[in-house]
Amino acid sequence: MELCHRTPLTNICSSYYFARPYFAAKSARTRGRGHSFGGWERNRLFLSQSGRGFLEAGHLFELGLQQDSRNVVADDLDGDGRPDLLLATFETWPEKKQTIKIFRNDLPNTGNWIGVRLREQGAGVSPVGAKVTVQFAGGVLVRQIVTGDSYRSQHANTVHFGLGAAQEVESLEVAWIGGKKIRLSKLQANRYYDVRAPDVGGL
Ligand SMILES: [Ca+2]
Repeated sequence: MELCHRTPLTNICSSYYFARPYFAAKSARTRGRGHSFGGWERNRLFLSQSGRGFLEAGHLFELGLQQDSRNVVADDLDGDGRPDLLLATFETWPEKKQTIKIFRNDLPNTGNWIGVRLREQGAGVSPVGAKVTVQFAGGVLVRQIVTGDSYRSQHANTVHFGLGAAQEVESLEVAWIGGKKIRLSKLQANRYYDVRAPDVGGL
């Protein structure tokens, strides 16, 4: 006997057809007792130690939730140049409950920064795939707009660069999918720049 299920449409063998009732029954039994799918594992936050490693600081920043967390994305919601965190939780027991939590970044002395918001335009021009390169006194930094670069989430079409002590960037280049580029020079730090596709006017 073949231990799989083939649908007439795809003829793909799927053991999930048999596994699904097993996991559904197991989930109902464990969650009915208050168990967590994530094993009550707390969230963690790793702080970079300037290239020397990472420090786990979830508890100190009140991010170490026990709730099952499903999605997380970093974005600067209030536009102050410090990336904030959005976190979604989803629980099924004792009742279905979903929450969105926002953790605002209030860290002091975070240094200078520059951000670029890539504007989606008509005519099929998408920022996805665009590469942004910044040259400044501290070196060269590159970011690319991709899909799915957060955990089960999607970033806005925005890139953010930390500049340390530098108060301006010497050049900023946006290379769009298809080969067109926009190059800007001598930009002040600590603000966002809106950049549109070259076909519709650039900056
Ligand atoms: Ca912020």
